[in-house]
Amino acid sequence: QQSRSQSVAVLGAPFSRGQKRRGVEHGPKVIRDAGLIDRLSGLDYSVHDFGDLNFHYPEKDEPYMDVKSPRTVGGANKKLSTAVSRAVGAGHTLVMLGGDHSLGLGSAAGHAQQCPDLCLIWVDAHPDLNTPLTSPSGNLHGQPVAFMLKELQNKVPDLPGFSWAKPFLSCRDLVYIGLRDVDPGEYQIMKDLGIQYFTMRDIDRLGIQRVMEVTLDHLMARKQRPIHLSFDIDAFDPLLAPATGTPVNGGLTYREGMYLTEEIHNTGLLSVMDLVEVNPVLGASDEAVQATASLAVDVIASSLGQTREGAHRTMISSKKKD
Ligand code: 5AB
Ligand code: MN
Ligand code: MN
Ligand code: MN
Repeated sequence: QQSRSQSVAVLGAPFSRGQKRRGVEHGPKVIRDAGLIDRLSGLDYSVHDFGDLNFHYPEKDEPYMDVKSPRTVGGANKKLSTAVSRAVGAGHTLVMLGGDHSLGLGSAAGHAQQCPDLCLIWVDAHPDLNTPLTSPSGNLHGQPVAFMLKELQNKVPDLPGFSWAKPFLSCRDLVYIGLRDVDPGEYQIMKDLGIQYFTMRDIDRLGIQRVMEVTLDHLMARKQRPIHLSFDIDAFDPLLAPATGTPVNGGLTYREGMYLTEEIHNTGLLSVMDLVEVNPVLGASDEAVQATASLAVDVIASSLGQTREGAHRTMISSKKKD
């Protein structure tokens, strides 16, 4: 295992304008309230909670073509990218709490400023690969990956608020896991570019173990590189993660989610992770919200080294805290 940063920073991004349903801006609060900071402190990290970003809301933000709130979303992502870049530059492993998944753009873009050779693992029911021209909804949380990919440069129009966002990722350096709701335009792009992806059907056929093996072989084929993990809670089955805006039946099991994140931790290469789309307003009950938030904490802890086999690290370095 490669050496990794022993310091984890947590950054909240309480933002919801990448989609229509209010409430996802409370994601950072409910995930923290579910005990995130204590759980990470219990692992071998020094935890720095950077608090929540404060976003600026322009007074007027007319749709551009069909795309909703472009200046607001573009500006928020620009701000996020600066914060992520700073945290990674300061040597932290970063956990970004959303917020809707439009924030994946700013987070990965900021990460790429420090780590131009990063690779991206997008765990989601949806590929979030629509361009402003293919989007059936006009919602930017269904589009962040399109703004990242160099190969899509001439297919993505200039949106107001997005002039800062230059594509930084090659389609070879991206893998999707958990897909089960793919729009026609997204499917076309995935096929045209030959993007590596694993649908829920692929997980049924291959098993999560093989899926992770092929994922990591694909991304690390030429060299080891920092991982950006963008985890949309709707990758999980709605029975496990009900409090989210675009649930789709037939998602990841708890054990598949834990195995996936354990394998990412075991690479020693995780550099930034996003945990997005937890929306406490959409839970049918308080229990539904708590279950979703607590699942988010489990995903983050597992990505950062919590294991199901016991706390091996205290055996190796039993540093006592005063
Ligand atoms: B999420 C849809 N593909 O573009 C679109 O939750 C849904 O970040 C996007 O994955 C879902 O609006 C965005 C229909
Ligand atoms: Mn998503
Ligand atoms: Mn999704
Ligand atoms: Mn470990």
